[in-house]
Amino acid sequence: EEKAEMEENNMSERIIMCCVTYNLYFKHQHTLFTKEQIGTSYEGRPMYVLKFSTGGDKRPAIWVDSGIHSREWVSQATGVWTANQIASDYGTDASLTSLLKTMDIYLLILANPDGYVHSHTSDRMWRKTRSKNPGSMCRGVDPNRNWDAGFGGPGASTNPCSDSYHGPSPHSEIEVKNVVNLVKNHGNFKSFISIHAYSQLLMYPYGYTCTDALHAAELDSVGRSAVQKLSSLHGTTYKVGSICKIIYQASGGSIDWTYNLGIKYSFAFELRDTGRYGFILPANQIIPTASETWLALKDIMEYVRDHSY
Ligand code: PAY
Ligand code: ZN
Repeated sequence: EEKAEMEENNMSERIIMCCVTYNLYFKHQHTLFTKEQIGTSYEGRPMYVLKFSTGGDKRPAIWVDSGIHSREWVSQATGVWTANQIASDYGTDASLTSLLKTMDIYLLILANPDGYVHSHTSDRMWRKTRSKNPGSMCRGVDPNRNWDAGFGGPGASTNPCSDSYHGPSPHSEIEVKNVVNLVKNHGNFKSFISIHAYSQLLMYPYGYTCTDALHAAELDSVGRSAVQKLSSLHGTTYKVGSICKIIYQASGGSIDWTYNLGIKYSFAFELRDTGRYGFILPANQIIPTASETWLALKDIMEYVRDHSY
C-alpha cells in the first residue's frame, strides 16, 4: 500500500521522464532552481512549478506553462527541454544570465497532469481535465475555457461532453485555481506565456472578443520579432495575431485573464505543426520544435526585461 502511494505521488515526475530523458545539470550554480508545489490536481497528483531564480524576493517574473491541454504532447516535451536549457545555459548564455540577474522564471511543465496521464493510458486525444460533471456521464472541463475572462461567452460550450466545456463556474478546476492563486499571491508577473499545439501561431489577447486589446500594436510587434527569431533556426513559419482574429473566438482563456489582471506581456504559442501530424507529432520533431521555440521565448523575455512597467 505504501509503495502504491509512493508511486502515485511520483507520477508527474515519472511521466515527464517518459517523453524526454533529461538531466538538469548545473555548471555554475546549484541553487538556480527550486521545485515548488502549487497544489494538487483533481485526482490528487502534486503540481510542481520550477522556479529559476538567483535570489531576491518576488522579483519581476516570467511565467511559462505547458500541457494545459493534455493531448498536445509536444508542449509538455518542450517544457522539459526548456527546463534543461535554462539550467545549462545559465552562466554561459549572456542574455539568459543577465535576465536571471533581475528576474525570475516560473515553469509549470504539466499544467494538466490528470489529463496527461489519461492521454497515455486511455485516450490519446484527451484534452480536458478529469473532473466529474454532476448529472453527466462525461468527464472533464476545458481548462482553457475555465478562466474568469469572458467566462461562458462565445467559443466555449455549456455541454459537459464537449471538448470546450467551460465548467460550472470560473476557476472551478483545481488545476486552474492553483495557478490563479500562485499568480495573484506573487503579484509581480510581467509576462505570462502558455504553450499549446498545434497550428504554428504566436497569439496575444483577446480570445473572448475580436476588439483590440489596449496594447495590441506593441504585442504584435513583440510577437513578430519573436517568430522571426524562431524561423531563423529551421525555417518554420508562424503567424502572429490576437487569438480571436488569428484562430477563433474563445472565451475563458488563460492569457485573457492574466492580461486583464495587468500582465501586459501575455502570449500563447501554438507549436508545430500545421496539421499534417497534428497532435501526433513525430518524436523526432520534439528537439527541433523546442529549440526553435526557445529562440522566441528568449526574445520575448529580453523584451520584457528591457521594458519594465
Ligand atoms: O489560448 O490558445 C488559446 C486559445 C486557442 C486554443 C484553444 O482552443 O484553447 C487553440 C487550440 C488549442 O491549442 O487548444 C488549437 C488546437 C489545434 C485544437 O485543439 O483545436
Ligand atoms: Zn491547447
